Amino acid sequence: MNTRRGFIAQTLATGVTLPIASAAMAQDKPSAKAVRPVVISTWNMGVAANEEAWKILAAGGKSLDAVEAGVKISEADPAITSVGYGGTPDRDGHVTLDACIMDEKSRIGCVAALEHIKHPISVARLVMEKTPHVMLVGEGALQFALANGFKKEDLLTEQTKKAWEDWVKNNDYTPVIDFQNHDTIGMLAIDANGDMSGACTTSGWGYKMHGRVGDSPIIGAGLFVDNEIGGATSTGLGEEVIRICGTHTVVEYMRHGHSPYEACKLTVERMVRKTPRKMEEVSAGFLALNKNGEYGAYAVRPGYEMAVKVENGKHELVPVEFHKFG
Ligand code: SD4
Repeated sequence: MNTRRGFIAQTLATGVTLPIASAAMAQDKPSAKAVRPVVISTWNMGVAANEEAWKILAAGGKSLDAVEAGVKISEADPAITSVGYGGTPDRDGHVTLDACIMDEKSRIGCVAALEHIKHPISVARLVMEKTPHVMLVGEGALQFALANGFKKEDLLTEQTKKAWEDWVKNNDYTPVIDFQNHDTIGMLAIDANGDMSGACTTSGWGYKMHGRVGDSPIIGAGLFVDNEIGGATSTGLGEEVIRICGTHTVVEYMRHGHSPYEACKLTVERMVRKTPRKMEEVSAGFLALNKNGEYGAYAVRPGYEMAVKVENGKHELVPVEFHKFG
């Protein structure tokens, strides 16, 4: 599995990215100030995805097109074993994908437990644009995708098939969360017009029960955008993010005047307070961007060290601070 630490070492070694200002430097209150295009996304798979999104933003394109195109890069990459093609399957060997998208008009589209389609984010967008609904799941989502020209594909790669077979041999068929067996790309972008959109896509918890759905396709959990305020996205243990409607909570904190960093921190603190689970043993985190282009991130525990951002065509790493259990 692609590790976050490996990614950071690699990007720093190749000099593609530069460490930058602490997220805590973000100002407190969004205003009506004009912003330049910016795209920010979660953790390790963000660099190539952001580059793709940036091409659209730099050409004056819409943030909705940018976030879709951006996360499609991660969905198509078999080396990223937690998203799209080459994603880790459930415990029965099925790759089931969750995704959602939200634009500046608060239009939303979601798919959950979708199999055989490499780009669930594009199916989610089509649900938003072509149906009277906001979410399609499982077989119905697959039927809808096929009816709209998507190709049915085997999403298991040799690598993920072998890893799953090893898991079956060495485990007792119980889904166990470990902070290396799940990840998500969540992306937020503001275009030249000042409009914000977001996208979120994942194969979810590796070796989960068949039919399990996480936070990533749920608006207000894995992703939320309010074009007046800002947006947030999450990764980590979806069960805990759903419990507190995580990204909606982050955006509400920003609405009440908190910086993106503070909003993420307060939301993580609420999650830690509310969960019946020992959060020390798992991870979850939030990334937020406000309408001024200010951003912040905060996670339950180390593991999500950096997010990545492109602004003015330049990559930067965004430090992620983490909760101190005490
Ligand atoms: C889920 N939130 O399915 C996703 C997985 C993830 O980092 O992001 N892990 O619960």
